[in-house]
Amino acid sequence: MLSRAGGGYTWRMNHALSVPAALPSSVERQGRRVDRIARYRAAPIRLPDIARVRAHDREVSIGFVLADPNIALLDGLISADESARLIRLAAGKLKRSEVVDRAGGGTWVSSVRTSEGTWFDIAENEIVDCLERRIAALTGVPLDNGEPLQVLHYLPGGEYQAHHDYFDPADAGSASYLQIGGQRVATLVVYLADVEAGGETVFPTLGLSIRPRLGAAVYFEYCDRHSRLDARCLHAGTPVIRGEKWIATKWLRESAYRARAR
Ligand SMILES: O=C(O)CCC(=O)C(=O)O
Repeated sequence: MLSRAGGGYTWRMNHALSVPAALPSSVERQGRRVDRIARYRAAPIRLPDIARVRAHDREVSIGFVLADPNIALLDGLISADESARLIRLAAGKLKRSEVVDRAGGGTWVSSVRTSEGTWFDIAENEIVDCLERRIAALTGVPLDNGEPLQVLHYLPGGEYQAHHDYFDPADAGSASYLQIGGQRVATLVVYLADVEAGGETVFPTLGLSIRPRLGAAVYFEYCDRHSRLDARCLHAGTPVIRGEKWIATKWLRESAYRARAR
């Protein structure tokens, strides 16, 4: 069974240094520089081509869609009542978040990720089940391809520095994470509460900043059908300045992923 402690895939360096360290932007091939990023080919985003969509049991709005890199802002993915209940369920079992050890494949506590968090098994309760079904209905990614839902809590100063969510196959530590379900293909960050100040989800290479708003969600894709990866999805959770931040993160895989704890 895969470790369920494996959080996002994080570099210890700052964003400017980390891009070339994790994913060389170009390689020499037959005397030509070939951009690795140019080899990634975004397919049309896995979302319906309409502004409002019935997703399982709920009407969800699609606020904006950016094509290649594929990013979208969703609204109404979860209700205020569901969010409050999910937060209550998570609050009793929070632990300091960890990051993946790129060399060894384990996880460790790092100052680049200072949230606390917890996991919910697939369909562990009605809220999780509905949320997962909404996500599957929206994206078309089968329910079985989802990792267990993670709920994260940030206090003032809490942040998640720039990172990618995918596992770079060049890193020895990635092998064990890729064994079940293959690569992560997309992420959904669902905002379970407003944040008074700070705590935006930012995409530094794109100049994009999403302000947390209860019920909204940012969705982004970074793995094409040939398992090539899009480094432009580098993202971070900026430090919370005032208030608290609560999010739920759902990672979607290429194929079926089963990591039930029980
Ligand atoms: O805190 C955020 O806004 C981003 C969270 C994140 O990057 C992740 O869970 O992978």
